Amino acid sequence: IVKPFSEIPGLWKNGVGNLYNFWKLDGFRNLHRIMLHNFNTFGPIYREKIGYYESVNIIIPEDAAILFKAEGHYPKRLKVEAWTLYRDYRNRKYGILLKNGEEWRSNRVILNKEVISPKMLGNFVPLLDEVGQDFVTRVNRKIERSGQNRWTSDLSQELFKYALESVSSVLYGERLGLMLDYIDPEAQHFIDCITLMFKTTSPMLYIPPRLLKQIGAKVWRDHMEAWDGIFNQADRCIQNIYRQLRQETGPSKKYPGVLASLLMLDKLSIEDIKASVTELMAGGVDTTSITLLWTLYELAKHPSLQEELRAEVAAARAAAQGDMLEMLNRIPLVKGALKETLRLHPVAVSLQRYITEDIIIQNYHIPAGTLVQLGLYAMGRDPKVFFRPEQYQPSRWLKTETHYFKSLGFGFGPRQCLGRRIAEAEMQIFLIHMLENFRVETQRHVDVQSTFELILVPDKPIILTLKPL
Ligand code: HEM
Ligand code: 2DC
Repeated sequence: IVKPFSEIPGLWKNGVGNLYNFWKLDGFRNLHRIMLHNFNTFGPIYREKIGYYESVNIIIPEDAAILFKAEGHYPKRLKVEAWTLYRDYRNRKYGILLKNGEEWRSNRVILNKEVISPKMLGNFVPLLDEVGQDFVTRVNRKIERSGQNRWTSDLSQELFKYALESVSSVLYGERLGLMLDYIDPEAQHFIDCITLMFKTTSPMLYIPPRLLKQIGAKVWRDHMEAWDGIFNQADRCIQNIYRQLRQETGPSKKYPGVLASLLMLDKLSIEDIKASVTELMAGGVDTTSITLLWTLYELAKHPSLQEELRAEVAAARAAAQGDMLEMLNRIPLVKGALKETLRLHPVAVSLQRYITEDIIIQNYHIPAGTLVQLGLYAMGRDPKVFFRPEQYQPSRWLKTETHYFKSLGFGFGPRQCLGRRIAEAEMQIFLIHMLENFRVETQRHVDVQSTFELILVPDKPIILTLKPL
């Protein structure tokens, strides 16, 4: 017989007491490890209340399937109050990330066509390919200058620039020029603001930002400044395209980018377009760059796997005769590597939904309206879900065995990552160019772990060496 909600194990009775323990455990940076620990203690389902937010946590793919079947027509994630408070305070519209209900749905339908529909890939790929080639040129210049026929560094800043250049090129149909030696300090400031914005968000998941704002806390002030910097830079880019569009005489044949397409389509208000394009630009930097950094790190640790991938890319290049769009259909192992990276190093520690109907998970009754979280990081490392989870093994994604609700790095369903197609193409193209040109090596074994800064990021710099082939 089904057990009641109140019998779900966990520490859910004392939110403030839990917040204190959480803080002692450095929980703001350890959320992923605490979740792992909780699953080990309580089993595959537990309830929890930290500060003001209460949830039920699950880990099994079959349970994830039940969760997503109960997400309703307007799937809703955990509300990140720091992000909505900023917009309320500055009188800015919510973009697609923060909208809910019918407004979310009507905006998302239109954005889907321009951003995530497979038809758009043909437009994005040439733009992304150009950025990938420029990255190779840049690395070659660094190698030359080193005078040692190699380049050793923490690539994260380079990857941030690659990611921002890529996403901007798709959004605006124009290059920012971040692969050059001298870059616009405003663009660098934008990158720094995104990192600061994420970092300052995590404590505010547990301590209400309204309160922190009232007492003038530094974390809230930093958060405001970070979003101000993000919006200022995005506004400049958007204004620029808007002006160009009004001066243009005839329609041109060239793909003009997501922003210009949305403006010409004239189905969303300018304010809605601005809000969502800003979120796309901000969401497109740390996510892909950190996933690529982890991938290079894993390839450096697994040289024979790296050679296997290189061979796959070479064969794809030959078969596709250099046509990049076609090449992307011929690199299953590269795609497996990216899935494997997101399994071990997901960007999002969890996926969450407020369920719209009662469900039964692990024989417990969960009422409609409950926030249910799938522990994505924990699932990726669970030996009951993945065979030898500690091993980085892209080929596990090639097997015909089902991957039922196991590949969830970009979320699921109509509320999944809007930038998914851009992110995937951008990362695949990056790896193709890197594998074709360089060998990636790492120093003596340095073990790098994840740390939670709203998204999961490496807890120490990852130093890699790139050598020409
Ligand atoms: C949402 C992951 C890159 C823009 C999400 C979600 C996840 C995610 C897990 C929540 C999905 C859900 O609740 O089901 C990732 C990963 C990325 C990535 C792993 C790269 C490796 C990007 C990029 C962009 C972007 C490049 C922009 C171009 C967004 C937006 C949403 C979102 C706008 C909110 C969509 C909505 O609420 O309707 N992403 N993301 N993401 N992502 Fe990404
Ligand atoms: C963080 O407990 C942990 O894709 C919380 O591109 C639950 C939670 C809620 C929303 C998640 C967030 C976590 C991680 C970062 C995500 C976010 C939704 C979208 C965002 C997953 C798991 C992200 C990185 C977007 C960010 C776009 C923004 C910069 C405009």
